[in-house]
Amino acid sequence: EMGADERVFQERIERGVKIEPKDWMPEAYRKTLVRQISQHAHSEIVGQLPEGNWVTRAPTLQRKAILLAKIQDEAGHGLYLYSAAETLGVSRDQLLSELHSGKAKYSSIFNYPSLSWADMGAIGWLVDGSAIINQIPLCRCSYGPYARAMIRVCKEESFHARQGYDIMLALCNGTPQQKQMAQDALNRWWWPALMMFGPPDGESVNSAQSAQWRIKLFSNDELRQKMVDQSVPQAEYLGLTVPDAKLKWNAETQHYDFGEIDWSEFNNILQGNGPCNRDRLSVRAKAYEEGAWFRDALAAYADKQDRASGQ
Ligand code: FAQ
Repeated sequence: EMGADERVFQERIERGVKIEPKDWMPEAYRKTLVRQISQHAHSEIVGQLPEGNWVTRAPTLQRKAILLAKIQDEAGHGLYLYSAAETLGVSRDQLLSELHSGKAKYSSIFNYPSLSWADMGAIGWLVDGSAIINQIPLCRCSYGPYARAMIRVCKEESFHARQGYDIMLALCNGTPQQKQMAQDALNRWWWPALMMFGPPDGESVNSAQSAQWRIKLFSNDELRQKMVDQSVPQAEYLGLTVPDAKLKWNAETQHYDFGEIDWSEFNNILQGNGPCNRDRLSVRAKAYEEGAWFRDALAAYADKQDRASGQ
């Protein structure tokens, strides 16, 4: 049963009014947003690691500069998103300690290793590609600070996806060995990229409520289908084979039918047992500890400025 406050809140949402930090909101709405926005922020930050692995081994100076710019954008997205979460009354320290203790989730995709340079192509093309499909609707979600943050993030993700596809194109137009590297990267990243959209609709525990609150405008499976439909022709253009024997254009539905996702692999990662879960967390925790002196210095400098200006 909805209380009077909650009814007014729901009506505002249905009229398309954005909810702002100081507006009344149900506690569960606030909690859901803190959960999703902080997971999203953590994903951006942990998501720097698979690509960071290749910065020193990029094949040209230009590729290195582009990759560095992309990784730097991801750090920016993380900070942007932590700020959006802070508008809901949680502190950044609290969110970070939940990440470092292993309590908070971040996207499953960042628990896979980046084994070759071609992975930089596949990540940009497929991981940023999926991120865009998921995030474009979030630009219209009901919570103002999150929706506004997504606008710039999506523009930058679009650059990321293009740089990834450009790496794939270069490899596919290269030697047979380079094309094979690209195929191998597609084989390894295809299914994990489809898992980014979350469990199937029937098992998505948060979907119904998030849809009612207009945090989610499309379901996990709808967005996943969009990703498949968009990516298959792009793979064909590259001359690569999508690693799914059941993939087939369906003229009736005007969509691609595709094979079963291995949800046991996904659940295993969510439980912390993917190929890189432990390594990712320990690298983040170590970086945080080693950055303590820098945070202290910033705080000391800010205090000194305040004292100098008599505040
Ligand atoms: N990984 O009931 P649902 C990027 C969890 S893009 C891990 O369907 P919901 C850019 C879910 O949290 C990646 N956990 O959940 C980049 C829930 O558990 P909880 C980040 C997952 O929230 C590119 C449980 O399963 N993007 O970083 C995953 O309604 C390249 C049940 O699921 C976002 O976070 C998963 N894949 O829908 C950076 C976008 N899927 O919390 C660097 C915003 C589900 O109840 C390099 N987030 N779970 O304990 C969303 O749109 C939603 O949160 C979904 C999940 C769609 C991810």
